[in-house]
Amino acid sequence: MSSPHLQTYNERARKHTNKAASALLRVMEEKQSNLSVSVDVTKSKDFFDIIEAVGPHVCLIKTHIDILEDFDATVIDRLRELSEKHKFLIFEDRKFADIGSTVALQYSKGIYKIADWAHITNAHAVPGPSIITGLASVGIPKERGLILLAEMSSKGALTTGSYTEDAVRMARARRDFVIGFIAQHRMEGIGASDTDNIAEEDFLVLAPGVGLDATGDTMGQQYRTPEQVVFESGCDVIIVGRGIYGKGENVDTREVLKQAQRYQAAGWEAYKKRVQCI
Ligand code: 5BU
Repeated sequence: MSSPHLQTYNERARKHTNKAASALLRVMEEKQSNLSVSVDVTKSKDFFDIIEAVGPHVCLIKTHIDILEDFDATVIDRLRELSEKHKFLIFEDRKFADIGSTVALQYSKGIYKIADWAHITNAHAVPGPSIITGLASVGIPKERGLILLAEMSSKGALTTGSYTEDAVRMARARRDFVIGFIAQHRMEGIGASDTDNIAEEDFLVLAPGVGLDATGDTMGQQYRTPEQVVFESGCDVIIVGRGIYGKGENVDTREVLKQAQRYQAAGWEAYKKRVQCI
């Protein structure tokens, strides 16, 4: 059997046992999009203008819900409506990083109640396996999926070598809930022992740090192209923020739409090239 990154999203959707992962893979194939737009703006008007424009072109909307200055519960209602209208999943990029009992509260309670609306969220591996236990206690009953941070995109990130390997081992031990990684390369088989059944694992790799026009920003972000990320490195989803909406203030929705279509086409082209390369 070929490794997951050489299989179609459709084949993988059919086999995946986690509901959030299989829904995401299905949407990717249906919409011919491996594009996730990261909507990092501080006003809900800009937030929804961007989502309305890119919605038909994305498989996943990534949020940092805590940066919205005018957040209230209606934001979640509208986000969910748009998720159904345009058929995309929601990924709250919360980057949990505490002990199990604390992250369970952060995930389910407070103002945001992330587990109620985010199909996918993510966590640092640094606290060890107990962070997954804590998040799974909330997320599994709601059929959510968790992404672990295995490699970050920023310059000088400490997520390398044995740290990345250990993150993958942690994920492998909880394949019911951990559906993949934030990483810059495909991760299957990394850190595996002879007794691990790696033929059965299918981790989605979501890659931030994607840009067609810039190689970085002034604060350490590093960009690679969809071709490098999806075709050369075998990642599954490209995450694009400022490449699509610039500063994200008073957004020009026609330009946002144009850029979303451009990234969607580039990501899909790179994927087709990859799966035809068997
Ligand atoms: P950009 O505007 O495309 O640079 O935004 C990238 C987004 O992805 C932003 O929300 C970051 O918080 C997020 N991100 C990242 O850039 N690099 C990482 O390693 C991780 C998340 Br994890």
